[in-house]
Amino acid sequence: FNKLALGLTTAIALCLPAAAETLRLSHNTGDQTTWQKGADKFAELLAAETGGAYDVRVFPNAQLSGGDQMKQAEMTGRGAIDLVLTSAINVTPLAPEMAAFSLPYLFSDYEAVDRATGGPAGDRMKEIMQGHGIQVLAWGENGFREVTNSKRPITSPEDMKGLKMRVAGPMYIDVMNDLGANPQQMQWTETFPALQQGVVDGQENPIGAVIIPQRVYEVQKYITPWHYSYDPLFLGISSAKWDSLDDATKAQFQKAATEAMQYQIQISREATAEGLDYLKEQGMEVHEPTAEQLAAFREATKPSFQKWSDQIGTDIVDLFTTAASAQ
Ligand code: X2X
Repeated sequence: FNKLALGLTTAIALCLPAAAETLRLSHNTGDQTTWQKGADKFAELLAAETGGAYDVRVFPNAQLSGGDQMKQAEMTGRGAIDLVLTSAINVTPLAPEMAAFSLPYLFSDYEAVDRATGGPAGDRMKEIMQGHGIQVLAWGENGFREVTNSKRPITSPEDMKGLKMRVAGPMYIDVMNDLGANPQQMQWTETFPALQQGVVDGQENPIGAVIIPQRVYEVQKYITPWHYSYDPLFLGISSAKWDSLDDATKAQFQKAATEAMQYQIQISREATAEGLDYLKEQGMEVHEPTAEQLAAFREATKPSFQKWSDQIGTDIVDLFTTAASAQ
């Protein structure tokens, strides 16, 4: 009987899955964005890959860092958060080199962006993030950041003069100053009410990933798709957690992250491609800049391009300009 009981217990133990380990994933946009959808996809794929061994809980709106979007990466680096999905500009207080992605008018199309994330430039950034305790599993996409405001159409740097602009991070303060605007750093979660109440006149964000899902069109009248800065996402895991995984598990995390971010990039690009039509239907006025108008914005933002390139360092900036221009 004892033998039988033992055998039975073993059989039951083998059938029951071990309790799943919960991992907390932080991101800093709302729960309708492509960021959220990418994070949810990762949770789903990782559970499938590992037979339910991991339960990824997704926390939007930078809840895990008390609403501070710039703090998520630092907290992940010291292991207080397991996983982070955020964009480059948010980690520049920790790793200023990450601003290289978003230098004004560096990238002009997705092919150039994909050469950067898929080549030596992206790899160099992964190394830099490792130095801050974060293993970058995959690149995703916030996207090309486009300007909106409630005051007037933007067709030249002149039109930006004096506009109160909400921005996410330090480099964009400099770029807005180049354009004569009046920039103010603010959490994304506080931006919608600030736009609604007229505390600020405008903001800049990608169309598919953020502007549409977060209904910015409800509080903004004008949009100019000026493509002034590209902002990638990355899905990262704290090095402490990463180093505790065996190789087979690491491969499962890697696979789930790569597929989830491919999906996230795809839905962001699709939503962006249809985005201007949608925004017109919602009552926005779209002003697509001519090549000449774009050149004027590019020219006006050269001082901050230079200032941030000096700060980032020539070797890194060269990796990015090569990716941006290679045919
Ligand atoms: O805060 C923003 O503007 C956002 C959501 O795009 C970033 O995280 C940079």
